[in-house]
Amino acid sequence: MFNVSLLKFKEYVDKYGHLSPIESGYDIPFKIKRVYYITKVDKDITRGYHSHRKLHQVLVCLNGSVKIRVKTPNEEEIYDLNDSSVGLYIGPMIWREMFDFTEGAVLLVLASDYYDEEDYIRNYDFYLAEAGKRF
Ligand code: T46
Repeated sequence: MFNVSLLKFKEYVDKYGHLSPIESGYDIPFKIKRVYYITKVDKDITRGYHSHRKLHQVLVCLNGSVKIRVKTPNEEEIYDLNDSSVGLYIGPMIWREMFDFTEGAVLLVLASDYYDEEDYIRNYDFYLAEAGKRF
């Protein structure tokens, strides 16, 4: 799908556990300016319901699992994130919804820019109107 892809990180596994390094600009296609994480989401909750105009992000589920629905005006896909060595890259103008968080799920997000509410499109009709010009 346009502006959405799965990234596989290196994973060092030994009897002491698993370690995955993520280097800005190498393992992900942008420089990281912001990191945040989402935890303690009840199982019937859906978050997101927005697109970004310019922001690039990579979502990594560090524990448990979470489903991510991504949409453009013409396409829709659902990713089941359940592996801490896999990231979901979501670029500009992609509608996203995060749902089916399992108990204890931890969703880490690496972002290409600082928080800016002006970059959000939170209304689906406005999204379709703006995205319709870009796709
Ligand atoms: C996204 C998905 C995957 C901040 O003050 N700073 C921040 O960096 C972020 C991300 C959020 N906030 C505030 C804004 C809201 O008052 O935290 C509150 C919850 O944010 P929001 O409702 O946007 O959360 P989600 O889970 O719907 O979306 C978040 C990101 O905002 C968004 O960029 O792509 O995770």
